Amino acid sequence: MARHEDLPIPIYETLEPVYGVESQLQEALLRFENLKSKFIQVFGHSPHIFARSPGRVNLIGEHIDYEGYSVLPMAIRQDTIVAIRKRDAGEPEKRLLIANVSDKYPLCTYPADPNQDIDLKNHRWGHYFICGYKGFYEYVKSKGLDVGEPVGLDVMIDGTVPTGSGLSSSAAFVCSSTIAIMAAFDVNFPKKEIAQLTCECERHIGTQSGGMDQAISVMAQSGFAELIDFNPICATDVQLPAGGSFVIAHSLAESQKAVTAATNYNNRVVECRLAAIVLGIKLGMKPQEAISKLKTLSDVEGSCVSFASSRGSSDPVVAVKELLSEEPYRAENIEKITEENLQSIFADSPTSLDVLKVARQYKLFQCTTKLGLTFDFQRASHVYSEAKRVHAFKDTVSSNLSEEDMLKKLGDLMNESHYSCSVLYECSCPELEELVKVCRDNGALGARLTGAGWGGCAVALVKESIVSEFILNLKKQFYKSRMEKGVIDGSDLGLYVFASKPSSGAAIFKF
Ligand code: NG1
Repeated sequence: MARHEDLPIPIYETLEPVYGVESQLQEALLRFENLKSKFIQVFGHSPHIFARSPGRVNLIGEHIDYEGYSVLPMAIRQDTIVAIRKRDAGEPEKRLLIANVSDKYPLCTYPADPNQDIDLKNHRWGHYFICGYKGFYEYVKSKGLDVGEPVGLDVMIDGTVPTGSGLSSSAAFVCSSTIAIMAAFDVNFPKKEIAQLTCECERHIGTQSGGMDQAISVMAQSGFAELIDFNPICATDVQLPAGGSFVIAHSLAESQKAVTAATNYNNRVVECRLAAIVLGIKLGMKPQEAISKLKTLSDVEGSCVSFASSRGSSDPVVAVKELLSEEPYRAENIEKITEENLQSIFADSPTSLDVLKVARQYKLFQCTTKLGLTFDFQRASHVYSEAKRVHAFKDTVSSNLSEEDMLKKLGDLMNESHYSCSVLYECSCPELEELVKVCRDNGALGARLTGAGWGGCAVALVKESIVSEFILNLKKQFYKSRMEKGVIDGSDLGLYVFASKPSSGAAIFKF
């Protein structure tokens, strides 16, 4: 039997296979009806086809997908639906008209030219659709498929994944757009190819995306979290213990990933690459060889492990601790080691060059002492240790431990992951720290930031039996004061804190 990632995106004629039954189905029916009627109102025709792709919550494995390591997310029920109509070649309107059911997002228009540049200096919400559009044309060209001359597209979007929340609203948007465009042009590909393609699509927005979000959004299976491996992309179903539930809670600090890329997300990608190169050189590679061969920390892990074995360990972190300085490195210090200037190392990556423009120091390693204790504070240490925690999580889920012990172990791994993100990778923020603490104080077995961080959501593992009480306590202890200050409206609370079961992946609807 074919693995599910080898199959194309499923095409359904009804909503049930994705939205199930009862209240969720009713809600979905209303959304589709509303989307269709708004589409007709704006464009004067019905859409030809719909595509949907979900957001996700990452259970463990943060900031390691772009370093080549496996991650363990699950799709959530919130998704983006794209309604699309491809205009006939004879029609005079040749632009891409992108509308949204929400008044918050004004109509965006773009030329139909798939080679257009995305104006990254002027961020517009419709840019995410263009990411999918450009990527689609690049992909069909690489496959030698002729989809004809570009024509006008009428598009209407309905998204329920909260933006800037670390739940991957951007990937849900890019994946549903790409799949809707494919469906409008009557092509479909194996899910694993679409997962790779949509990851490349999203890079057009200027983040050096690792691929986790698109992979889970495209390949998720209802009822399962997925272990996502890269190179090549593949998804393995992970059955979570029934007695535990994952509660997602928003810190109410918005994380604007595309806008802050040069100082946050892409900055970390650059730091990891430099850490890999410096490690490679310290481990005996010629600088030129290290620069040309080492793109990620996973490329140098083998050498780190060999080094560690000479110290009686198998942990690559041993090499990081011994070979990388504890103090932040300045550019000129790195260049003495690499014998090449940083601009030329990153010459083929404009978004990395943007990082160099704003970053005056590169933290490959940082050391702080607290109350006389010393901690391992390297970015690379986070990556190597987080990669191990992902496998420990997966092994725990499939172990023979009692449910009680299993949940406890999973919670511990989540707590360790949060500590590593917060202290070693420095991608948390005060609101997330407060929220994680409130979760733990109220009985979460583990709680951690999820997604890129610097704002957005936390995910907490909670015993199924206390979920309602837990959410109520979060409302009292975290959200109440914020509602009183008018940060959020009490009637929207359900959008900011909810328990989630693993939902299904992308789908196409033809009614
Ligand atoms: P968010 O910002 O949560 O959607 C981002 C990246 C992921 C991954 C996580 C950190 C994109 C689209 N997503 O997720 O690939 O690196 O940060 O683990 O860039």
